[in-house]
Amino acid sequence: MTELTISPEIKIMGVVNTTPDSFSDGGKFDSLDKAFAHAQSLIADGADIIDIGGESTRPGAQPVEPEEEIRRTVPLIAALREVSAIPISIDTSKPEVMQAAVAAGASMINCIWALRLDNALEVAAELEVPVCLMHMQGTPQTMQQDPRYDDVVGEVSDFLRRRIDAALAAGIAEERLLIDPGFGFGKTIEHNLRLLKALPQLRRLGRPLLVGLSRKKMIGTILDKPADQRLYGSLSLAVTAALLGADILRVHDVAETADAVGMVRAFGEVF
Ligand code: 9MG
Repeated sequence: MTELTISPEIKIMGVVNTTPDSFSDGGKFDSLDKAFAHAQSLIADGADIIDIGGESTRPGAQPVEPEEEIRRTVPLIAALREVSAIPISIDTSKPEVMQAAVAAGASMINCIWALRLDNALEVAAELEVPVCLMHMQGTPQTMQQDPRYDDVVGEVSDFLRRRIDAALAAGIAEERLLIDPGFGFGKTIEHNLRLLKALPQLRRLGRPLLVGLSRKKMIGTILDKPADQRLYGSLSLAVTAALLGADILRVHDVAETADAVGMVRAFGEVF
């Protein structure tokens, strides 16, 4: 029997992609004005954190140079910082982008490579901001070709433990670390569902859990829906993750998720 573990502090992270080829919003926010207006609407809808990314991480996406990622994200971070004190997370794996984003006002790093790129551990340690370490098998270019595990939960958990240890050894304070099983990053539907069910076990690694399931391909495949019709599937996974101990939900549909999470919070209070 899977235990219910509702985080009293559960937070909603709203996604702003500034990439022309993002899988879930079709690159709708790839100009500064549009991305800024979108971020402001997510804040009005109840986001607790805004996650800004300048490189698509969808399966098969091509990498971009750090200069281009900085050009796409830093003006938006600076503009948002002028009007709001909301925590801003930079979705990047590149140390140069981390530095530029934090200098412009970002206060968290969301790293799908779990700080495995050259110099990323050292730079993240110097920046002294919270860092999310995510599991990924392979690279965004190859990860969905044939993902395999003998024991997906054990392997993801061991990987996250090792990345926590590497971050600690680099001088990143433990209280600044978050972890994420990386749904859809080198995983089949069965892998994703096993990891979702194992969230209470991953929580025993002792760090807050960030979970990103919103609009992902798994929902499209199970329900046979394109990316713009995955709201109800996304909400049901958000509620499931919230009941199983997620601390931060990374989502596109903030207002709807805030209502769903509000109900879970009320339920958590009677425990
Ligand atoms: C950038 N990005 C896309 N999906 C993600 C997920 O599931 N987790 C995190 N941390 N970042 C993600």
